[in-house]
Amino acid sequence: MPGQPTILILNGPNLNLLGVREPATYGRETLADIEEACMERASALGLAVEFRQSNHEGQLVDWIQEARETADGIIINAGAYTHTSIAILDALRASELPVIEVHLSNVYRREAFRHHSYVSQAARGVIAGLGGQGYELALEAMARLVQE
Ligand code: CA2
Repeated sequence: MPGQPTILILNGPNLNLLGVREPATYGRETLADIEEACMERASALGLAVEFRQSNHEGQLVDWIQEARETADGIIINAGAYTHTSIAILDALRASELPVIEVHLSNVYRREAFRHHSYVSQAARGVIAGLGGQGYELALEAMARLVQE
């Protein structure tokens, strides 16, 4: 892409509830707070960001497919689809873009069904358990990956 590299940040189901429910697991930050922090961090890193959330698997797949033409990298917290969605894995692989997987919670301290991730099979790296800061760390890593 000409100009600033564009990073698509995707959020999956129920992440729109952040800061409203289950603060013990996911903290008090809202998704809007995380988006704002990402925008600031991206601007300092010379990146442009598209930040999106959907509760629908097909919508996430559509956005990943479009990213092949419109973005230079993908940061994704696929929510519960992380553990179930071969469709999202296939779309990430087909995008041929660098992918970083993010989770707010440390999924490895939680139920066994959260220990397997389809998304990881397409990801260059995974950040889990650091809350919203994980997205900013992913942007830092992505800034290097898009230069490669
Ligand atoms: O830790 C993460 O970021 C997760 O991707 C969050 C998903 C969960 O299914 C994954 O195993 C790990 C769940 C997102 C639901 O977010 C909520 C936020 C507030 C209240 C209820 C759900």
